[in-house]
Amino acid sequence: MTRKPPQQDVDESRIEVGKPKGWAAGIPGVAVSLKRGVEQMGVARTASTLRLLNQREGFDCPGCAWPEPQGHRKLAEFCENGAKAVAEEATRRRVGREFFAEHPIADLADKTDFWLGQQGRITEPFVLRDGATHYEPIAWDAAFRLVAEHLNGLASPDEAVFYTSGRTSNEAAFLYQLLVRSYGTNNLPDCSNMCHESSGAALSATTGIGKGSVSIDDVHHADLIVVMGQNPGTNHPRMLSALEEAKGNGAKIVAINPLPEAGLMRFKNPQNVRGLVGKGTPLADEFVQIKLGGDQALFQAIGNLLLSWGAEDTAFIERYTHGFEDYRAHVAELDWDSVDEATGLSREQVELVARMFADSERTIVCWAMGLTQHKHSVPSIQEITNVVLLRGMIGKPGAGLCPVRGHSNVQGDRTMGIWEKMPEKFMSALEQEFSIRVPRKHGFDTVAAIRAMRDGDARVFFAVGGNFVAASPDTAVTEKAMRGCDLTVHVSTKLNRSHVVTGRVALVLPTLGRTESDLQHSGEQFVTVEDSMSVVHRSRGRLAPASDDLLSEVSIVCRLAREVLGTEHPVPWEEFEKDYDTIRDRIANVVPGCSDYNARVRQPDGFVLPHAPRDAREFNATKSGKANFTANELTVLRVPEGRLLLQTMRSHDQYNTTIYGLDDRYRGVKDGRRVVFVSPTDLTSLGFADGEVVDIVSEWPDDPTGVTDRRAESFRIVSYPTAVGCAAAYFPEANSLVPLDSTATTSNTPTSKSIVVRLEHRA
Ligand SMILES: Nc1nc2c(c(=O)[nH]1)N[C@H]1C(S)=C(S)[C@@H](COP(=O)(O)OP(=O)(O)OC[C@H]3O[C@@H](n4cnc5c(=O)[nH]c(N)nc54)[C@H](O)[C@@H]3O)O[C@H]1N2
Ligand SMILES: Nc1nc2c(c(=O)[nH]1)N[C@H]1C(S)=C(S)[C@@H](COP(=O)(O)OP(=O)(O)OC[C@H]3O[C@@H](n4cnc5c(=O)[nH]c(N)nc54)[C@H](O)[C@@H]3O)O[C@H]1N2
Ligand SMILES: [Mo]
Repeated sequence: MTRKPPQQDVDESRIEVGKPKGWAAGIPGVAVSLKRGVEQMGVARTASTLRLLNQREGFDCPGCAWPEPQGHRKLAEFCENGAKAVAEEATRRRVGREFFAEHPIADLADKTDFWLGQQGRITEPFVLRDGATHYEPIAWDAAFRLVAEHLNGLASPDEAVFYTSGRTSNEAAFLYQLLVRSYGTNNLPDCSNMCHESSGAALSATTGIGKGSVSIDDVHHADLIVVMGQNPGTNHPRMLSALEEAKGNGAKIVAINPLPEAGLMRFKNPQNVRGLVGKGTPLADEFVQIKLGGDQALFQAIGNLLLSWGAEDTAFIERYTHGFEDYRAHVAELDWDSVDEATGLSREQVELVARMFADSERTIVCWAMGLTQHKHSVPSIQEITNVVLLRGMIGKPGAGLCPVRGHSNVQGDRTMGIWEKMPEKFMSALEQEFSIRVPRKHGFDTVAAIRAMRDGDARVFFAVGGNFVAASPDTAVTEKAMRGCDLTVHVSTKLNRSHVVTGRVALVLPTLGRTESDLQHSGEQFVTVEDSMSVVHRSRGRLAPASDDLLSEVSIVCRLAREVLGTEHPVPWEEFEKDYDTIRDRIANVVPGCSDYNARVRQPDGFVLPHAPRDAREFNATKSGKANFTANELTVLRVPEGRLLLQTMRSHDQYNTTIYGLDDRYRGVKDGRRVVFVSPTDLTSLGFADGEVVDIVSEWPDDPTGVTDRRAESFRIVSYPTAVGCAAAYFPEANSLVPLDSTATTSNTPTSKSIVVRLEHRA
């Protein structure tokens, strides 16, 4: 299967490749953030906007979910990439009537995500009517009626899919799931299905709660921090300040990654003089260059060594855990040849890292997509949990588990009920609070939703935020699935691929961004969000909206609800839209841990949601009532002769499918994105050369649809110090290579970080 990429608006022949950097941030980071800001917003708006970013009276950065420090905040509590995210949203560029009159949809469908995103903010609702060649304006009321007609005309509510991306505020998310469940389905896939779902699945089963167990203060006071499967220099730059502070307090840092990412090596903190003019702070004490998917083997080996040294915390294990003997017996049998093969590491290095665990009194393990997007992600994360439990490193200061979330409110959306399988307790609380009935049958996650649309079992697709077509796996299949729908609707700030690869009828409903003020009947509103460490706090935009014709996400959900459910529906949608405090009063009654919500989010730093293992070493939400050790069969990813394992990852100049620019500064790539990073050893043995342009073909013989080969054309090879056998390319360009049905066990997350590929010379 080959999908022709839209790339005529980017001249990939201009690409330049230099040496990868050994440090992150510093002056170039400051310079780039100001340049992007000024390009999009002008000088005055750049200054006024950045001043409010991540301040208590300002707005939450729409970039990552890394927490803001409690108490004192620096004048500039943001990073280069947060500034870019804000510039994208607060841009002065606009997509209005003239734009759509000028550009037929067929032309737009040929543009790259980069080009589409650069056109600016959408100013009013637009509709693409059946058979039309162009989007045209539509009034809000007519748009809501159109959606309601489609939804109410379906044979079953389960024929509709309601996607969420993780920027949606708690208030909008709570109302959205309430609308969807009142309408009659649990089809609530979200970006988390492609992101940290594996973390949630692994942690719920072992600790009883699918969230991380540390605070920012714990990070500052840990004595060992392991950062694995994560590139914080690009994706969570403010985390580098926390790592720097921990280092200052004496912590050791271990980076486990197939790539020597600049941000893991050395940090030049732009907030201090040493960072701007000096050499910066070295971060990783130990760089463990592991093979893709080797983390489970590494952690089984660490468990084995710790036990053989008698380094387990017996008191903790006896009092708080279950399943230890099975685990002990299992890792005692460890096959070291498999460990060598899976990790590609020397025995000395494995022992050295295990020794660091044994010597540490306060260990934190952080991870992100490098751990969650493999077939065996759930057992891999459970293996991390095993080692953390073995050492009693949960529920004490300076220690714990730290899945580092992606989207700024992805964790909050889940807390508010965005999940295709919310527990019974939540469902019955909703019913009681609103005197409604909600369905119990589990809904579609992202992969199941694509299958349903592909097979004609789902006919309406509605999204609050995100870019489903570009973010999802198997681009050709996903595009076909979207095109098969009767109606596709996107609540969005900016144009993206999902607006131009559409159902028979399509709507784009423009909404306010985080940076903009939200004026309703009762006055100016704020919303709330939850960061990666369960801190819930306010976010309030101050900029004038990009256009007078935008509605907030809350307004859109409330108005749509009245149209779909009728004005007699028991939920007071009209009241909710007028005053967001009334929504928060209901959140307080329904969502565990949110009592007194309105008062507590008004505290200067908000409040922290309860987390029983962190707060009290209580694990009673698991089946055994204790923290569970797990004995997991070891997975070794084996690749046939002449093939490589490919990961898809982010460049320094993108936010998921939003492409800010064409440079990946830390990895030395300039002016292009169609690159594939391959180790010099593999290039020699496979007979390819640096600079050669190749096709990448993924191979998956087990594909249930019989399509075993997927081809992505024209990628420039970059000779790069990645682990041998492990290649890398950017998401979303390489998504066409990820088979829809190749997903992680239990979490069903697409295996975007381990795809078997071959490279082919181009004729
Ligand atoms: N500026 C910016 N910020 C972002 C985003 C963005 O696109 N741009 N995206 C946001 C979102 S939604 C998310 S989820 C996060 C993503 O944050 P990350 O998880 O940091 O994102 P990726 O670019 O996917 O990087 C994966 C990292 O894991 C490594 N890796 C891959 N496979 C393995 C493996 O098998 N083992 C180990 N040990 N390492 C591996 C890769 O080499 C890479 O360093 O960032 C969030 N923040
Ligand atoms: N191959 C591969 N695929 C992946 C990944 C990978 O590593 N490799 N990563 C996965 C991960 S971790 C994630 S989280 C998903 C991301 O999947 P999504 O969340 O669906 O994608 P984004 O690119 O973050 O969505 C960007 C769009 O959101 C809209 N938007 C921005 N701000 C707002 C707002 O305030 N309100 C509204 N309503 N809309 C807004 C804009 O239109 C923008 O174009 O992708 C996944 N896909
Ligand atoms: Mo994510």
